[in-house]
Amino acid sequence: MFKAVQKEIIDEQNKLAKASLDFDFEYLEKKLKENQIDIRSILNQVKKFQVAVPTWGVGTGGTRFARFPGIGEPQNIYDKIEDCAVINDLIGFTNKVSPHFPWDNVDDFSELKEFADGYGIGFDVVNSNTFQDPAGAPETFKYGSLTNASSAIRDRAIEVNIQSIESGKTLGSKGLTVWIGDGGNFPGQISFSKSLERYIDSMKKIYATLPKDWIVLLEHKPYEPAFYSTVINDWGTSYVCAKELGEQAMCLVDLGHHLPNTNIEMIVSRLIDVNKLGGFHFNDSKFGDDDLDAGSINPYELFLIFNELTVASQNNKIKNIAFMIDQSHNVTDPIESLISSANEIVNSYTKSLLVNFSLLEKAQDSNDAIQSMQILKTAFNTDVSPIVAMARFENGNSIDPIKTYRKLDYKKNKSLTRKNEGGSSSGIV
Ligand SMILES: [Mn+2]
Repeated sequence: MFKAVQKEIIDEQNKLAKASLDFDFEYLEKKLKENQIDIRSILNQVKKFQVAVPTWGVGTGGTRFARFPGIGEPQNIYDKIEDCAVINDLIGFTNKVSPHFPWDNVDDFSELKEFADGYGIGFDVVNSNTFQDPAGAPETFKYGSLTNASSAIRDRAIEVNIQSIESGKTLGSKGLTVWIGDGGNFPGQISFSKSLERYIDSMKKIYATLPKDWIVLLEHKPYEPAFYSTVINDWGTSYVCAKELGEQAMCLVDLGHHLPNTNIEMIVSRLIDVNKLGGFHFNDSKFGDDDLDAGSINPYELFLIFNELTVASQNNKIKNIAFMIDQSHNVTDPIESLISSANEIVNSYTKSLLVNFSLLEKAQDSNDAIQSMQILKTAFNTDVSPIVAMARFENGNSIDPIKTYRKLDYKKNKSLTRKNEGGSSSGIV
C-alpha cells in the first residue's frame, strides 16, 4: 500500500505537538475520572469511528450563480480518490468514499477499485444521479425521473439506478442512496398521489435488483429544485416508502434536508424506533440545504443527534448505520473543510459517549428538567479534542491535521499536473 501523505511528515509534525497533547490528555483523564469515566475506554471507541467522504465534496462546489474553482482541483475520480486519501492519511477516520454516478463513471471499475485499494480507500454507499440529464440521452429528466409521467423516462431513471448498483458491486459497496429532485413548481403541476405511486413502482423495480447483502437508502428533502412540492419531501413519506419496499430499504437523514427549526434529533429517534434508520448525510445549515461544514453552525444539534445514536447503540437498537458527509465547499479548500468536518463529527460522537444515560433516565423519570439538561450540557461543554487528537495519533495519523496539511503545499504541487479543464462535477445534493 502506498501513502498520499508521507508518514515521515506526519511523524515529524506529531513530534512537535505530542508534549502539549499529553498535557491536555492527562488533565482531561483526571477530570473525567471525577465522574467515573475511563478515558481509555472512550478513546478505544473513538479510534474505531468511521465516516465516509463524498467524492463530489473534494471539488469546489458552487452556488446557483457561479463556481470559483481553486488551484489543483481534482479532474476525475482518480484525482478525487487521491484527495480523499490525503484526508484519510491525516485523520484516519475516513477510510471510505461515497461515489456519485454518472459523475464518477469509468470504463473499468475493477481498475478503479484497485487504485483506491492501493491507498487503503474503500467504497461506501453509492449514489445515483437522476436530477441531471445523462450525457447524450434522448430522454430528459426535466419533468422528473422515477416519478415522470412517461414510462420510457421512468425506465431510463430506473436503469441509471440499476447501473449504479452494478458499478457499486464491482467497487465493493453494500448500498445505494436514492435522492430524486422530482416535484413541481406550481400547484396543479403534478398529481401528489400519482407521483408517489410511480415512485414506489419505480423503486420496486430497483429494489428487485438489489443484492441480498445490500441496503437502499431513501433520502428525503422538503424543497429544491422543486419549490412548490417535492415527491419525497419528508421522513414520514420516506418511511412509508421504505416500509412498502421491504427490509433492505432504509431512510437516510441529510441534516440539511429539513425545514428551519425542525427537531432533527427527534426524527432520528423516531426512525430508530421504527427500525428504519439507515444512514446520514452530515453537513450544517442556517437556512436550507446549505451544505455547510458539519458542526460549523449548530454543533449542539450534531451532539444531540449523536446522543440518540449512542443511547440506541448501547441498548442494541441499531447497528451498521452508514455515516457519510454531504457538503459543498465554495470558499475553502475542500480538503481542509472535510478534515475539519470529519473531526467535528467525531467530536460530537465522543461527547455523546460521556453522557451517563442511566443517570439521564433517572432525572427524566423524576421530572427533573434542569438536571436532565445539565447532564447533556456537561458532556457538550467538555473539550474532548484531546481524545480525538489522541485517537488520530494512536491510529498513526496527525495530531494537528490542518497544520500538517498546510505544510504539504498539496494543491500547489498538484496544480503543476492537474490542469483545470472547467472542474469536476460537484453539486448540492
Ligand atoms: Mn444528501
